[in-house]
Amino acid sequence: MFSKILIANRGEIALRIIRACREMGIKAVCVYSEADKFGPWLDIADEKYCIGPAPSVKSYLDISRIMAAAEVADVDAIHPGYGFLSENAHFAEVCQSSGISFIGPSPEAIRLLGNKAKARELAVKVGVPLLPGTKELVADDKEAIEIANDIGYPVIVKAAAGGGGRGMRVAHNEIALVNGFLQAKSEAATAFKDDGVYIEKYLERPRHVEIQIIADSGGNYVYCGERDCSLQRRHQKLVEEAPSPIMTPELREKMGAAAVTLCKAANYVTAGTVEFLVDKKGNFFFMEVNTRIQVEHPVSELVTRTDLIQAQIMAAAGEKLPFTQADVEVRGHAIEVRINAEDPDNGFRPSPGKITDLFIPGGPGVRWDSHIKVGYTIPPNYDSMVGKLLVFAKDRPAAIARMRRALGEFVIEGIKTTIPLHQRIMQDANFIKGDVDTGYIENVLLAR
Ligand code: MV4
Repeated sequence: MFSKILIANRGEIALRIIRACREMGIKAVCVYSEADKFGPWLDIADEKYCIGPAPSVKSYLDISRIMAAAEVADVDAIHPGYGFLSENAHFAEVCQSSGISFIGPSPEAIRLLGNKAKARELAVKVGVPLLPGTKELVADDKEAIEIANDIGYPVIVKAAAGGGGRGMRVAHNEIALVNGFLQAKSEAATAFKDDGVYIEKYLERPRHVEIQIIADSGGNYVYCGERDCSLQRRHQKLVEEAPSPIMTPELREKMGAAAVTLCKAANYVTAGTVEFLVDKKGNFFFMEVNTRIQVEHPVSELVTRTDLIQAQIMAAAGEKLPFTQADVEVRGHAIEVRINAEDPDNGFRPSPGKITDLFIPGGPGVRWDSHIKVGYTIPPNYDSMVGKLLVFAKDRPAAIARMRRALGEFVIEGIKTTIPLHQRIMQDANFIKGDVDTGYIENVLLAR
C-alpha cells in the first residue's frame, strides 16, 4: 500500500481524499494556489506546498509545478479528484513515467473512453444499447443531412472531444442541422482543439441515470447501483439521488451489466461512471463515460455502504477490492443537494465572500461533505460549490422529509447560496412523485 499521496485538487474533494487517506494510515499532501492559502482543508493535511498564483492554469492545471511538489514530498501516488487534471491522459502518463501512481484510469483508457465518438464505437462493438446514429465521425454537412434523413429528426450533433453537455447542437430540420453541424464543429475546434463531431437521434426530455463502476487490476468489476441526476440546470447537476425513482431490480441488472461490459472492453481499472439516458418506457441508451470520481459519488457510497475513494486507492495500489458484485446491495435511499455560492434570484450569479455565520445540520442520516467554516472567505477564482448536503433514510419519502428537515436547520450567512432553491425542490409535487426529467428545472420550476 502507498504511504503518501499527493492531492492535486482543492476544496471539499481535497478534504474527502484526506479523510480516506487518514483512515487508511496514508499521509496526505496538498498542493494549493495563493488564493487558497487559508483553505481549511490545508490545516488537516499532513503537508502542503504552494504551487502558484490563483489562476488554475498557473497552479491546479500546471503539471510541472504539481510534479515538482510530488518530487519534493516524495509521494507514491497522486489523486486528481474531479475537474482540473482528473481526465487528462497526458497527466496520467507523466505520473506513470515519473514512477508515481495515478489514482485513476490508465492513459489509454482515458484516451479511449474520454473520446465520445470512440466510446460510442466501442459500445456498438460490445452490444451496449445506443440511440441510432453515426458509427464514425461525420465528414461534412452533406453527409450530416444523409444521416439525419436516415435516422429522422430531431437529431443532435455532438463534439467527440466534448462532454458534460459542451459542444452540442439540437436540430429539428435540415437548415438547423447544417447550421448546427458547422457551429458544433467550429466550437469544438476552439474549445477542445479537435473538431470531430458525430450525430445521434435526439431524445426529448430524458432522465439522466448513471451507473457507478469500480474495478481492480485483478479483473474484479463491480457496479455500485445507479444515480439519478435528472435535476440539473445548464448541465450543472443540482440534486442527485439513489436509487433512481424509475429503477427496478431487472433494469438495474441490465444497465449494470452493460456498464461493466463497456468498462471491461476498455480495460478500465478504478472508479468510473457510465452515463445513460432513459426514456419514458424504461429503454436506456449509452451516452458517455466519466473517467474520474464524480462530485455525486457519496450518494452511491450511502446506498451501497462502500468507500469509493478508499476503493480507488486500493485499486491503484494493485490491491484487491474488499467486495465483489455479490456483496453490493442497494439499500435505503440517499439524496444529495449541491450547495453553491450562487444567487438563485439573480441568474445564479456567483456569490463568493466571507462566511460570517454557519450552522451545519446533523443528526440521524445526515452527511455534510464540505471544507467551509466561519471566517473563511470563498475565493472567486474557482467553482462555486461550497459543499454537498446528503441524507440517507429507509426509503425516498423518508429521505425527502429528512432533507427538508436538514435544509431547514442550515444557516450560512455572508454569501448567497442555492439552499432556498433546494427547499423549493423538496416541496415540489412533481419531484415528490419522482416525475421529473432533464428539462424540469429550466422549463418548469424556474419558469413559474
Ligand atoms: C442527449 C440528449 C438527447 N438525445 N443525446 C447532455 C450531457 C451529455 N452527457 C449528453 N446530453 C444529452 N445528450 C441525445 N441523443 C440530451 C442531453 C441532455 C442532457 C442529458 C443529461 C442531463 C441533462 C441534459 C440536459 C440537456 C440535454
